[in-house]
Amino acid sequence: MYDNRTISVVIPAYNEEATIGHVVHDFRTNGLYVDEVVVVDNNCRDRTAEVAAAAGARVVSEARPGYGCALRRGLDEARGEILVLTEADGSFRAGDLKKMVVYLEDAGLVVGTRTTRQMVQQGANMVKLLRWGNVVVAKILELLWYFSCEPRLTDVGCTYRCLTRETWQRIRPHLRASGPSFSPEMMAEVLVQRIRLIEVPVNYLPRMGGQSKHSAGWTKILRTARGMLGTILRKRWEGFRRAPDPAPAPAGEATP
Ligand SMILES: Nc1nc2c(ncn2[C@@H]2O[C@H](COP(=O)(O)OP(=O)(O)O)[C@@H](O)[C@H]2O)c(=O)[nH]1
Ligand SMILES: [Mg+2]
Repeated sequence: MYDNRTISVVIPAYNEEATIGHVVHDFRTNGLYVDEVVVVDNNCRDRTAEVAAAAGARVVSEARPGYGCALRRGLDEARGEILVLTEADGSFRAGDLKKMVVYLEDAGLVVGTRTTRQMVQQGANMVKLLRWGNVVVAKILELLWYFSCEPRLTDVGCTYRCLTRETWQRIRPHLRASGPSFSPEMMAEVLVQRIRLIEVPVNYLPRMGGQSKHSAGWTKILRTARGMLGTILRKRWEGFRRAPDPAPAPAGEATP
């Protein structure tokens, strides 16, 4: 609970039995009081679901494969007013959540950045190509939305982020990426709709176990980056063609 608003943490998981128990425990006990942890079991072939449930998570299953499909399902299932996304591999700290949610007072989506060098722990999967690649793609996003929003961004692939339920309801119908491009797609959609987007540095740690699916090795990094760039360009084009959704009236204000 933060500021009288309930918090749900959503964790996509694909074969993460080695780390999921620790992550669920961390978010249930550290930092802010979290009302529920939802783990999305995406066709895991190991004991991820069992371990997550034993640690106190609500486990939901998603048959359509992919990070984006899993996150979309988890966000739909979550009951909280503040929705938090994080990873199952222990690379983010529950303790950082309190730094992000305070910015939800000023923004509809608060994304973490893993490119602040001082907060990247030794051994974390943030090789130069990944760090600078994220910075470059983030700058492209800045440039593409310079005239409408002028966002300030240094990362596009950070799962750790939080948003209000209202933001989710507004962006949900416009998201379709099934893989890792879901992360920048969310950011771009928020910019298309001129919802405020703020970036906050978060600690980035080495995976606690298991294997990286999106950014292990150059080929995977480049494939992920290409998909992300394509998604961002598609969103920019869509944004030009689409009339903006009518913004809901702020609380307490009469609708004409
Ligand atoms: N549901 C689901 N989750 C996935 C999939 N691929 C990766 N993940 C999860 O998404 C998060 C990020 O994946 P990870 O392998 O850590 O990628 P990296 O952080 O770029 O190295 C982790 O929690 C994974 O378990 C997938 O196909 N389906
Ligand atoms: Mg990871």
